[in-house]
Amino acid sequence: MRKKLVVGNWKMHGTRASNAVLLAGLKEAGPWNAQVAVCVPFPYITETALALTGTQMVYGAQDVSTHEQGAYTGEVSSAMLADLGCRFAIVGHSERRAYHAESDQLVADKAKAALAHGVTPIVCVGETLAEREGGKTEEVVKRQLAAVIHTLTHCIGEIVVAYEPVWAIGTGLTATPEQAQQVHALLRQQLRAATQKADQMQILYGGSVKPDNAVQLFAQPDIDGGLIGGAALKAADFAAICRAA
Ligand code: G2H
Repeated sequence: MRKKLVVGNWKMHGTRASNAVLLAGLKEAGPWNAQVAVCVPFPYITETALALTGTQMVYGAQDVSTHEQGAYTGEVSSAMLADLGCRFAIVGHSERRAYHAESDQLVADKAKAALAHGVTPIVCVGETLAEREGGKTEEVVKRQLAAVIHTLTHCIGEIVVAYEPVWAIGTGLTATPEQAQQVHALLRQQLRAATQKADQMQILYGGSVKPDNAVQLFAQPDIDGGLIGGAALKAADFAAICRAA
């Protein structure tokens, strides 16, 4: 039986003041049966850590460098994230693949760098609308995951995977529970070929998850929780999604 995991991806939102209100709201609403995490902008990691002290919630970042240390202006290493107590780092979010030209291999290298310091990478995969309409969903998500499987080899069982159809991100369009389950099952099958841990691995769904669609999505056999964007910015909505998991 896999434990459900709900991760808030705050993206580039928030201020110290608004974060304090949001985190206080979550503290009041929790705990939940699901494991709950928030992935916050780098500058807010320390304050998030302090705010969540004494709760069961954990926290993480939204990206990580492939480099260990050195002259890499603007980069944040996995060792730094570990030093701050981060449990997770999102890698390969479609916004980074699209706006920062992150390749499948770069994403895989980021996942490897995260794991090297005990930070669990949440590896995002997903197809665009054109790819879905062109019948390429399976090919695209399998190619994206294959790069990670190939790069991590025996460590692949340590990652979390997030299926985020690009056409459902921040658009209000959500994959139906059946559409999402179909892709999750494909991904798990691909993982089974690579690791004996595949059936213990968490595969999250992301893309316009809201309190009113979370129950049905999380009821699918291969959907082990969610990666939540917009709805993670309101304590009441995020708490309701955590309750649904
Ligand atoms: C997908 C998701 C969080 P949203 O990007 O990663 O965002 O829930 O706003 O679609």
